[in-house]
Amino acid sequence: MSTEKEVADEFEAKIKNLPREKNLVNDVHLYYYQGCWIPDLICSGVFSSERNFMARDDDIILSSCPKSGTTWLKALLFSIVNRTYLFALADNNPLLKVNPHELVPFIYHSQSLNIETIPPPRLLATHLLYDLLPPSIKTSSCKIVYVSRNPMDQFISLWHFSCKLKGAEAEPHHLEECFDRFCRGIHAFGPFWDHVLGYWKASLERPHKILFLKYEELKKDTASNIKKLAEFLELPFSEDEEKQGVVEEILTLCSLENLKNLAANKNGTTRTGFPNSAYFRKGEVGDWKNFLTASMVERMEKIMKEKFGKYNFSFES
Ligand code: PAP
Repeated sequence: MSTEKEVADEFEAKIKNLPREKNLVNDVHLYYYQGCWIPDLICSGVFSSERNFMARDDDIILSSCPKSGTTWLKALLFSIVNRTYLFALADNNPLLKVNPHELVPFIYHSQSLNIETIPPPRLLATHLLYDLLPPSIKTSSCKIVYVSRNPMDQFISLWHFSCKLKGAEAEPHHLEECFDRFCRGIHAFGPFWDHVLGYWKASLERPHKILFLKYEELKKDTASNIKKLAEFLELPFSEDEEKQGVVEEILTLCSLENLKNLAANKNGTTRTGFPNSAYFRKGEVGDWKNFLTASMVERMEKIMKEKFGKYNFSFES
């Protein structure tokens, strides 16, 4: 384990020479580190987790590019894994009391919370590119669940998030400018195409290790995807559970409508200091149609074709 001083020195040395850009979400900067744009507040956590994070074989790691369904998947994973005792808790179910981000922490926040003390199986999250994952995640038997989303909806979600952070009275971020940066891959944990493709390729090579999900498919058939997730985690629903409607209970508990309206998610902030409420908006597939111009759509479709086409990969719009 590195000392705090070592981590701080390493941080200073590494960050000094990295390319830097403004983040479209807030006033912090992004640093380009090993092919990924990392928000400055997270850099030291990333560097330290790269060196110190030790995955355990029974860990479950959720990964995503921001605004692809992270919060939803955190709630679903927490419910699936803990279902045997959760429903007995009724109103004391932690999902009704705190934001899903509190229940499934990011590995690079390990400096502010002791992830070693989380009882197994640990549910942890990351927004890092596959290539940047701490090595033990790849070499251990832990499972990785990846959620992806059509980048046009992902971008619109990110843009709304950034406007919400500015405040209702402030002039919204310029949509065209933000879109241009997004298309150049300059956004937190971008470029989105490297993010998606890294996990897509790895999931094809190691299907028992990495489950690749799409937000659009989850929306279309949430119940089947909940079952698929449970099977992947080797925690399949029993016939009795299915008869008792446990899958539907999880679906309802983790639905946008339910989570969005909880006091815990209407108030307060996450560990990163963002309002809990900013993580719940419309949750629709194709909302980009209400915001992007024809030329923006053309530009993004070209990028998607160029980047994803050769891998026979596509997103539903
Ligand atoms: P994060 O990566 O910063 O944690 P993330 O949760 O991935 O953000 O993205 C937020 C999006 O997920 C929002 O989409 P929208 O802006 O298009 O509406 C949010 O509404 C949506 N979302 C949050 N919770 C749920 C849920 N339970 N079901 C479906 N969508 C959800």
